[in-house]
Amino acid sequence: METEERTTVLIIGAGPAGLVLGNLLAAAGIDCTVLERQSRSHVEQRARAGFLAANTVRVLTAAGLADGLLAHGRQHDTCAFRTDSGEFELGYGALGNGEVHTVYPQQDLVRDLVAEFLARGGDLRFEAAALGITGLDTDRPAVTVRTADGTVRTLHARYVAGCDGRHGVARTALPAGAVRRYRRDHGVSWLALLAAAPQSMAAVAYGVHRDGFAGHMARTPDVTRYYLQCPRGDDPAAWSDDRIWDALGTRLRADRHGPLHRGAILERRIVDMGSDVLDPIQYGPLFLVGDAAGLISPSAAKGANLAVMEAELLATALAARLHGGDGQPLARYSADCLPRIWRAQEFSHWMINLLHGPAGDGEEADFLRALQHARLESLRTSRRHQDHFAENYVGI
Ligand code: RFL
Repeated sequence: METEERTTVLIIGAGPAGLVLGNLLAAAGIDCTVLERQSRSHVEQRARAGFLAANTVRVLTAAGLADGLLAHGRQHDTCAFRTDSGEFELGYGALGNGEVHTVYPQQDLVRDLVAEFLARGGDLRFEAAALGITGLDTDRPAVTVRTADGTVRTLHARYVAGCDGRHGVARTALPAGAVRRYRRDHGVSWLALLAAAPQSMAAVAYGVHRDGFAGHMARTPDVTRYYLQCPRGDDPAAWSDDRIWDALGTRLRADRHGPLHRGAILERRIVDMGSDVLDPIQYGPLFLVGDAAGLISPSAAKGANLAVMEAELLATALAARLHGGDGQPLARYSADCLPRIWRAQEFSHWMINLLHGPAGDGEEADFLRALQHARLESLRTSRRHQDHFAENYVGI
């Protein structure tokens, strides 16, 4: 049997985008409902991002959503590059705009945002999967939702926020031809790892090696994230703990720069590096936020930070529209976000070219490897290049 309900803003997805938006709307006294197809424990344990940009911390602090990250997050202001020529460190906190990262696991941030939204009396429904969106050419859009017990409901809203990631229903609800999609497959894959081991060096190290890229990212005192470039289509199960630690040791040149603290590999998954951007990120009463608006490769740790930036812009615009009646900020939402999204995409793409050399041998591969070396040398030696790097690395 089907029943009908109404809310003002219906938010699909309880990731960083949907939860920040929900909290900001709740604080502005705007009625909203958040639908999440997974269980609460699932979203509170899903490890992904860790590096929060200064703008993200500013937005969350101003909204009273930063208690956890201010108490337990760790500030990081430096990263190192390890190449055949040795290691160089960039203390980016003293470069560019002088901004630093706060390292706080995404699942901890999600847990805090869920708790705060519920404490603010928010309507958050877990195991409630949006099946489809209709009425996008009207001012009465509707979302059909299936709950865990199999009940199907229709929720009506004035606005729908698609915060449901790249595979969500918000994207599929867009009529053909309404939105343009720009897309890039970077042709590179990473084995993304979580190790039960303390960090082995300050914050972040990027290992640029002929065998492929390796990355080290501090997370918490007991868990460190590592990345290993691997062939497209590789099977994570083919990577035993020993094989992983050996490859990390080789590519991060542990023999020269000090051993890695080993520990059990808690999670190993393949991430194919791809990016896309939709334009516009709005259609009628539907607004896309976070990965739903554009997917960004994790090479520069921008995804969750873009999600928070967009959620704040959308919350402010919706509040202006619903409280004062000024619809201009809402009409400009897509145009305001897209230049920032493209700037982050450009930097992430540049990082991909910085960190990954070509496969194989031959004149062309050698040429590309020499370019990569020149790029790294420029970063190592040019103060102006370092300032530009710092501004883009932490900025959003
Ligand atoms: P999320 O986090 O994917 O949340 C979307 C939510 O929508 C739900 N959903 C639905 N709910 C109801 N009905 C449906 N039909 C639904 N379909 C989907 C999903 O269950 C989910 O809960 O998207 P959001 O909020 O846009 O946030 C984006 C970020 O999660 C993502 O960009 C980052 O994790 C990317 N990323 C990083 N970003 C950073 O800013 N800093 C980092 O250090 C960083 N490291 C990373 C990353 C992403 C990684 N992976 C896994 C690609 C490291 C990795 C390995």
